[in-house]
Amino acid sequence: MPTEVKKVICASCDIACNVVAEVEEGRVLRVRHSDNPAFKDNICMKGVHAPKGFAHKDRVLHPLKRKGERGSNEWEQVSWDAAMNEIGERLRGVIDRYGPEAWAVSTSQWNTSTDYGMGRRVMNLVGSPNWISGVALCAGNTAAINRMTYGWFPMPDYNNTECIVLFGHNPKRHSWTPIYNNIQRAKARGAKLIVLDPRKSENAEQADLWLPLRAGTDAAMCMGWLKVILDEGLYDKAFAEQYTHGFEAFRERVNEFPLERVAQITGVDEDLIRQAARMYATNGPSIIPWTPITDQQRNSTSAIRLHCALRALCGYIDVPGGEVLMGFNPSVVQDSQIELHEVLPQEQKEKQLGSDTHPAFTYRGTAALGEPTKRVWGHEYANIVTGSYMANPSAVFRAMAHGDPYPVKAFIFLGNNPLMSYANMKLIHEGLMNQDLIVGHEQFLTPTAQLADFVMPADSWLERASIMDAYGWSSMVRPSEKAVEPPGECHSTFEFWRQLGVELGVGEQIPWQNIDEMHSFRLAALNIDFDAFHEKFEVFPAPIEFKKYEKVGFATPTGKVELESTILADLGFDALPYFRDDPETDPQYPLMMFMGVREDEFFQTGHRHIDPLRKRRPEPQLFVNPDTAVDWNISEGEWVEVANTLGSVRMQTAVRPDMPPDLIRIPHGWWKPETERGLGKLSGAWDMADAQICPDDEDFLDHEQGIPHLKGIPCRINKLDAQPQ
Ligand SMILES: Nc1nc2c(c(=O)[nH]1)N[C@H]1C(S)=C(S)[C@@H](COP(=O)(O)OP(=O)(O)OC[C@H]3O[C@@H](n4cnc5c(=O)[nH]c(N)nc54)[C@H](O)[C@@H]3O)O[C@H]1N2
Ligand SMILES: Nc1nc2c(c(=O)[nH]1)N[C@H]1C(S)=C(S)[C@@H](COP(=O)(O)OP(=O)(O)OC[C@H]3O[C@@H](n4cnc5c(=O)[nH]c(N)nc54)[C@H](O)[C@@H]3O)O[C@H]1N2
Ligand code: SF4
Ligand SMILES: [Mo]
Repeated sequence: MPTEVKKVICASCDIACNVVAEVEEGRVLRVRHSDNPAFKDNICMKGVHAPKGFAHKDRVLHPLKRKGERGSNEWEQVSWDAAMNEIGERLRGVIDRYGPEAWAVSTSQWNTSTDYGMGRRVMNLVGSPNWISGVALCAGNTAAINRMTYGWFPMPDYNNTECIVLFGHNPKRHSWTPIYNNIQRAKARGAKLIVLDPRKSENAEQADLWLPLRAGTDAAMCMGWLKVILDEGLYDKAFAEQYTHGFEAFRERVNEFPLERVAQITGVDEDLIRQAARMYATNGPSIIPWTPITDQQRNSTSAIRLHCALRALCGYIDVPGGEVLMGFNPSVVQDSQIELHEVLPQEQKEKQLGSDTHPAFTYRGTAALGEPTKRVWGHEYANIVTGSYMANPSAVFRAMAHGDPYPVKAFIFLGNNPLMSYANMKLIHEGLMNQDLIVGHEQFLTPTAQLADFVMPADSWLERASIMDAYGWSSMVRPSEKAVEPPGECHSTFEFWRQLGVELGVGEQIPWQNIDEMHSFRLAALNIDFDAFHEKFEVFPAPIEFKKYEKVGFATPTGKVELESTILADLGFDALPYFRDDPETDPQYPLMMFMGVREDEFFQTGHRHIDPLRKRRPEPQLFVNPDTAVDWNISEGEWVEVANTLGSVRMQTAVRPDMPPDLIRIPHGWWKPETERGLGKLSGAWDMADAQICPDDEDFLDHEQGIPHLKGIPCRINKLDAQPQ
């Protein structure tokens, strides 16, 4: 049988490379780079090893129903239909008893590829606003705050930019490979690179300027840049006058940050700050690509808004080489339209957890964008990167654990490992243990899945056709072919939601019987079915029109770039960006830690079961500066415990000269799938998962969004005698 070549989009991480699967006799022999020259460098070791991961003996191939106590790891195999039936019945029971808001869902969208807004649709039809996602601390929240500031989340134009600014963000050959390749190509063309990172990262090594700022001070650094740019007149005055709201008040706020103060907060030399600000403003068009680093800080909202202000004031918004407000692709039905947010009654929207205290990305916080979004982009709801209209994760876990302000008693997670993917794992654990029903749609028995009542087997990106539209962020749409049939009873997320919708009595509002019908619906304006679509297009872009704001304004309440936010003012927050410093430190915890530096071998909490990858990176590593290692009497390879007020994790020491003194790095999401499952151990999650030591009390939450600060948390090191067993 000849080898078939299938054009697929890798979903082993969230950057979605176009790759090729070579298939023989219904098996994927290998995943390799695309034949299209535009994509040929876009592949990493996770994509290459994906088939091995999906063929692993531990993959969940049939629905599992819990037999013993929750977390006992005793399961019985049941059929898909029987499981869905019982899930529906038990979920209806919870809803009847406590109301639809007692049902929460946690997901991360990108792993599942075929949600297409189906989850929100079912929840909206049933009446629950309590949807949370990993995007609350990765891109989704930035999208929401960008919308609040200028009405859309822009895409950087790497191909034409002259200057790239990375606030921490550190794409590598095997970490978000396409972005890494974009940066390399831009640099080869002569574009400048500015990196702000406490550590001398891989990108810092090759930067024109490296600003080694103190962790968590990005917002203050932006104030410094703006101070230079405004004082030296390096901004677009006509734009500021015509297209911004609150410029004078904003300028006054920036004036509170003379460079001396910024240097003191950030630890970076005044001259270097000045040089960087000038380079950004005068070497344009420049880009500040979205960075997860400012998604995960105490000053997240302010830092993101300051990035927006820099782009806007320097004239880099909606211009070639700058950052482009793409809008919807008019030829393809968007997830936002499928979600049906308009059917969720206002009374239910008001119950969305966290919207009273931390409203920025909730229904309450985004309500004022409805009318302007319709005016500029044609639809009231624009759920870019699914980051708008979310509940607050910490508030949901508190309601699950303590029934406050009302009980949440049923929890469904899909393509997400919630126990380990938010802050305060103990609270999440308590919340899970207090549920009447937990259902996971998963490929593996993750620590979260080990606590479920049902684990429903998920298909993989090689086993389904899908459409990728960068989560509504860009107007480019790309098809992914199904390479092979899913094994066992694995089904797609689409199918899970379709059937659950039927079980919950809203089947009539789900007109698509299968994914093919959904794809035809989404592509109807093109009058093409999925097969013809993928034959014809690898990328289907909408035409780009620059400076659209000159005709239609920005999709904000004032129609302008809101340097001073009318939305934040109405919600009772400071309408201007600000900087909140660290709380007083406890002498018991004199070190600072951050969660991050992604590992080439794994995506987030996943992939630890894939042998060749795990062999390369067998253990979680703590990065520590050589002098700090001496201070704490630890050396390369030794095992340590890192502790703070919440708990502790155990890792192996890696002495790294690229780390600054007194700042340590904790890797995200460690567990060992091969070790003992079930309550108590959870396959090593209680030993290694960083979420245990990520605080979620108010000192460590961003005010407006309520997302946790992962960049600068006080801690200490305790040396261990041996590797913990
Ligand atoms: N404490 C803490 N929390 C964090 C972070 C941190 O550093 N520390 N980082 C944040 C960031 S940046 C992100 S992006 C999020 C990521 O959070 P998640 O999106 O939860 O990421 P993963 O840990 O990869 O979990 C994805 C799960 O989906 C499963 N999966 C993979 N493919 C499929 C599929 O096709 N279908 C289904 N149904 N399941 C699938 C995998 O087995 C895996 O268990 O976490 C955020 N949360
Ligand atoms: N191989 C692989 N690739 C991945 C992932 C993966 O798990 N594995 N995950 C993907 C996902 S979902 C994401 S979100 C990205 C994340 O990837 P990146 O955005 O690159 O984030 P990290 O690798 O966590 O950290 C990048 C840098 O931030 C620096 N840093 C730490 N604290 C601060 C701070 O307060 N301010 C500043 N300016 N810098 C700071 C660190 O020193 C580090 O060098 O990676 C993506 N790519
Ligand atoms: S960077 Fe790697 S894992 Fe991510 S989409 Fe591309 S090939 Fe897949
Ligand atoms: Mo992320």
